[in-house]
Amino acid sequence: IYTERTLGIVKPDAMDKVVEIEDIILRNGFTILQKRKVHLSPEQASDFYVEHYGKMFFPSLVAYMSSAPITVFVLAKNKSIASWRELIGPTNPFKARETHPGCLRDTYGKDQTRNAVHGSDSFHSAEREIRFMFHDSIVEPIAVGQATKDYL
Ligand code: YYY
Ligand code: MG
Repeated sequence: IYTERTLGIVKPDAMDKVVEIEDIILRNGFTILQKRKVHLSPEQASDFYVEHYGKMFFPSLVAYMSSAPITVFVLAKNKSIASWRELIGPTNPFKARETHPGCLRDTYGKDQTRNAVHGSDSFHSAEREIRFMFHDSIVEPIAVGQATKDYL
């Protein structure tokens, strides 16, 4: 059985709601294959978001993503990439509030940078981001969660 995988992140501003968000993840039919709490260095945050290098918001994005721990999830579900993007909603929480009421960025997002959650945007990014976050040498785990179910 092949189930598509994607990478989800609960960002620093939403870490106080990680239990609540994990519950929403499960209620929406995702299987949590892996979970890890990490504190990225600025260098690691820059590498993770390298596609945005040179943009106006890049320095603040990197500073924010390395400011405090995050929780990283490998999520599995049929069409998980699109399904998770749909559940998190538009990048800007103010826009999310208008167009996707009830999405995670509506509920938990604070502003354009502190938008609570991340989701891979394509198969290619999902595979790259999962490798990035779960390669043993790339991040120092400060707590390691348990997969709720073996990956099929
Ligand atoms: O994929 P997604 O997270 O929805 O948005 P991206 O366009 O890939 O931007 C990544 C990340 O950068 C976004 O989640 C917040 C931040 N950001 C920002 O701080 N200011 C912007 N104008 C655009 C994005
Ligand atoms: Mg993106």
